Amino acid sequence: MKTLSLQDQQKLEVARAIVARIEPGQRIGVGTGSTVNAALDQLAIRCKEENLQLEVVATSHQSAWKCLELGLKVLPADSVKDIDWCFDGADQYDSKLRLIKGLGGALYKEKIVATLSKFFVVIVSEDKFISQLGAGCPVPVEAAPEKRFEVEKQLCSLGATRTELRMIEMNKRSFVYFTESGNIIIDAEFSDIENTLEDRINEISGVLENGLFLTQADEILVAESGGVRSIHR
Ligand code: A5P
Repeated sequence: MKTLSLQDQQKLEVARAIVARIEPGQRIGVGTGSTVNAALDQLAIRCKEENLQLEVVATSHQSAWKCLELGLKVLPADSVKDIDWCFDGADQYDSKLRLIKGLGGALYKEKIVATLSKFFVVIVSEDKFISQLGAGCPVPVEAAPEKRFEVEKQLCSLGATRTELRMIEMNKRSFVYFTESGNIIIDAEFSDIENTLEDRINEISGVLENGLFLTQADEILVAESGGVRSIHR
């Protein structure tokens, strides 16, 4: 049997912990990424054993498809007024429960679902902690393709030290990455992330959303060597 890396082992532990919280009949928001995928694999086990009835609001096609395969009812985010609670991963978090998300490209729907949710739990392995948010991780900014250069210029005027258009590699070729909404992502590096930055980036003409989640997380469940620890706001 394949041995799991420490990070994958921790993803599995936090996945088990979050899935144990799900109760029949709930409407839950489901994030995107490898930690969420691990949780959906655990949810599959419960669905088999318990014939679990849930309503799910997914943050990407990928997560929605996985939930549909489990036989769950998947609702579009614009059809619901609220969500009991949601879980999602993060690319970085700091001691104030501020997050960077969106390295996987799903940030727009992730923020909508987090905002609609009465309680937002972030599930991470311990390597996602950083004392200085933004160190070694850009802030993904989803923008209209025709506004690319203007948005990059405005990001620099907000203090970005570097901006880069996100590309993907396939068959040794490089392509522009497009989101599910048909937008580009500009990854912007900041050496200092102030609490006003999330809103200020969204005020730039042509920006749809950005990957700073500075106030949304209610709880972070982090898998550490000693077990799963809960951090509350
Ligand atoms: C998706 O766009 C992201 O916001 C993910 O939530 C984030 O990248 C965490 O993904 P992993 O669980 O794969 O690290």
